[in-house]
Amino acid sequence: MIDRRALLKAAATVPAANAMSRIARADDKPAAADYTVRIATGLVELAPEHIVSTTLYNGQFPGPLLRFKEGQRVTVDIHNDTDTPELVHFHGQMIPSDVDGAAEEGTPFVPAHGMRRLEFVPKPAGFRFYHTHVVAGGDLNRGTYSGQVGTVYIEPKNDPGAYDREVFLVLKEFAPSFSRGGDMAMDFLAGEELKDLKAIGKQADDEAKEKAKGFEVGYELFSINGRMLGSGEPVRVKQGERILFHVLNGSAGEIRSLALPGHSFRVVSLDGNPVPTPADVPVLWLGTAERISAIVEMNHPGVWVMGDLADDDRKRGMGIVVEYATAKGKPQWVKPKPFKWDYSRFGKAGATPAAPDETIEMTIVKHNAALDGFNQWTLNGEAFSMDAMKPLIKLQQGRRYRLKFRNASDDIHPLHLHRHSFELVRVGGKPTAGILKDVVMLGGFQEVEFDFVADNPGRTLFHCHQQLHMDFGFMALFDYA
Ligand SMILES: [Cu+2]
Repeated sequence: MIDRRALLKAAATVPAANAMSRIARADDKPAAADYTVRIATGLVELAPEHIVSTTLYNGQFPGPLLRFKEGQRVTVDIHNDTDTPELVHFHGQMIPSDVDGAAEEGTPFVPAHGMRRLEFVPKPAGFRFYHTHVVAGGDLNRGTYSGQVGTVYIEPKNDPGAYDREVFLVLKEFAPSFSRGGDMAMDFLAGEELKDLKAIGKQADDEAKEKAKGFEVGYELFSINGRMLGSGEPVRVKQGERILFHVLNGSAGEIRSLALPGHSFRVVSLDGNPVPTPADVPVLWLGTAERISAIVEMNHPGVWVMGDLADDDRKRGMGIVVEYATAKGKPQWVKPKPFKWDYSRFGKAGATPAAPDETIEMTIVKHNAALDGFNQWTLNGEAFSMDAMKPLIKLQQGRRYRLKFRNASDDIHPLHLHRHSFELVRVGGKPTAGILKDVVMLGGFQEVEFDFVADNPGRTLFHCHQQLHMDFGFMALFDYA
């Protein structure tokens, strides 16, 4: 077996004509990639009476789990069998801009009915994922409204592994549609609303008060691992087992919760990164694209519904049955007691993040129905222009930046930074340290601050992970000087 890469490297050192003749040999097929991802339309059987047609990875939902080894170079062939150019974003990895999977950063598209081979060194270790990064705009068949989501697990060089086995759960809605009128306000996040932000929000609302409410996206069908509650195989467990659940919110824009009656979740990682203080919680809350890894000790025998707290969504599929080996009967759901989600409980007590070299403040405003019925989002008064693709900030390599976001809207925004992880500094009014993430929920009329070190040169995208928000202005591009 000839290693194609080794051959190409060797070829680079010999005269070009000679290299060309070696590459052009008819029997010299390129080596197979380590992984192949094929983008094509297919069917997902959410339940026998609910089969949806959407765009998938390798004909399945979720896409195949890609297991990488930290630091070990991989090749991934992306085949696009659809009629439109696509992009696969490797979310949460510190990889170069040309393979990260965002057009704004300069990643080339995978052409319609074409392919592209990617090569990169996966890092850092932990629970990551991959998903499409194209603009959907008003097309609910495009972008993350489709089924283009899959999990990535980058195995660390050494794994302490205080669990018996791992179970991956991908939370995902299907059959989207537009409606007018605001989303329901959610108040599960710790922290207070700030008066000055409410005043800014009210002013923006007053300017558009004669307009009908902007479009929102709702869903008809809900699933975990592509199955509606009760339709798939249960998670079969034994008493005394310790299961490490890797939970991904693969939604295009919904916030999800998850509870398992009679059990608690010991949160060990957020967005794939170990937390300084693992802690037990009765409910997990995940903004779009967030991941939580949590150990559940199976110590409460029965047949249970592990599901979303929203009754409507759970009844339409957002849950999975957890069944003890000895138990029989109908799956039981018990609503958990009210519980506030507070990132800081997983932080390092008494610690303070390093001082930043520079602080950048951004105020987020919603302009109701400003774009043909769609809400427009501005950062410091500016909506991101896909035509101009103008970098907002020039980063200096090695500097530590503090981003302070002020949310003058009542929506919760899952803020995402590409190609870097960030350290939470202050969230919902509370200081914290040591929590490394790549997505964080910013509460309605609240502030969040996080730091990142500019240590991965190249264009870097920041955006709200709500597809409807990022497509209509809620983005910024950073570049290195
Ligand atoms: Cu948003």
